[in-house]
Amino acid sequence: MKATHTLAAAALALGGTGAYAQDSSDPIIIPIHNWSSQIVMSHAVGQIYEDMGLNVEFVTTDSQAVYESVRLGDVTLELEVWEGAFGASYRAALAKGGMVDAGEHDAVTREDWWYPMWTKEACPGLPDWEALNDCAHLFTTAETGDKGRYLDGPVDWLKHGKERAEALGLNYVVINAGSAAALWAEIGAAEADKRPVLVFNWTPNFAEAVWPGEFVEFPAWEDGCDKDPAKGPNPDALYDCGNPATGYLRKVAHHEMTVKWPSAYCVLSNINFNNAQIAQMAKFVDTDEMEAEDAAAKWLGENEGVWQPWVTACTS
Ligand code: TMO
Repeated sequence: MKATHTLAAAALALGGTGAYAQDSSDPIIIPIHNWSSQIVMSHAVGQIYEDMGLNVEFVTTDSQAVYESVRLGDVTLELEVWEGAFGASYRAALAKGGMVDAGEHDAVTREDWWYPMWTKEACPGLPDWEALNDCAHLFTTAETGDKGRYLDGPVDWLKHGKERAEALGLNYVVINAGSAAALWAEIGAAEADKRPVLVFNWTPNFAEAVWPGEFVEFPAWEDGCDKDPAKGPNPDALYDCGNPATGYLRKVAHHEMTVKWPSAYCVLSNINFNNAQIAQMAKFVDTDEMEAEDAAAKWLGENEGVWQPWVTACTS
């Protein structure tokens, strides 16, 4: 890869000291989770750090528990803090101390109950959530009896799908998928005969280019909807709001990263991906079936003009 070879050569030319010699040679520990853009982005950033002459280690971790790990320094950073799924864990860890906010990406995110467009032909009251009960019969399965089936994400992403259904009186059984792949399989299986399906989905993602669809419009998210029963339409329940419709995507780091790896932290704070870039990273894996490391290298090779300035701005 030409782009990164240039950087490595530049570091070599400076001799053993290197351009980033003030950074520790201890490995920067980057957590990997269970959805494609996060895995590809983590490898892309890891490859950038390696080209800076820094050491990197990847660990597979739970995507909620990781905030406690960042706070304690067991992992060094997190590149994809999605507001809908991880806002609560992020806020809790930030309040406890030990974690620093490394800024937001330009990407605007949404994660929620979603359906491919053919579903709306069978249930024209969508995307309004109040249409869900009128249409529950369209989503029944042997497993769910006379209730509709909603396939939620894996348990570590969103812990409150069942509470949402209960708080809003939805006649649905909430089932957690074992993996992201199970969500795509559910949509794919319904596609041939245009069977209505309701699954968890998010944007930016590869899926929007494959299956046009819409999010269910739940009562709008209000801050505190997960903590204060008074928020949202049900005065007695938490989680009676949708996830934020224009959520953030941010980066965080263990507080000591700023002094132990100041150049790497500088790069982290400059890193800024938009929706199209993140959807592309997911597409390389989910549509094109590339390995994440190869997808990351391809993305870096094709987008040198995007990421090189994040690094050169940190050359001391
Ligand atoms: C955390 N996710 C982006 C899969 O919703």
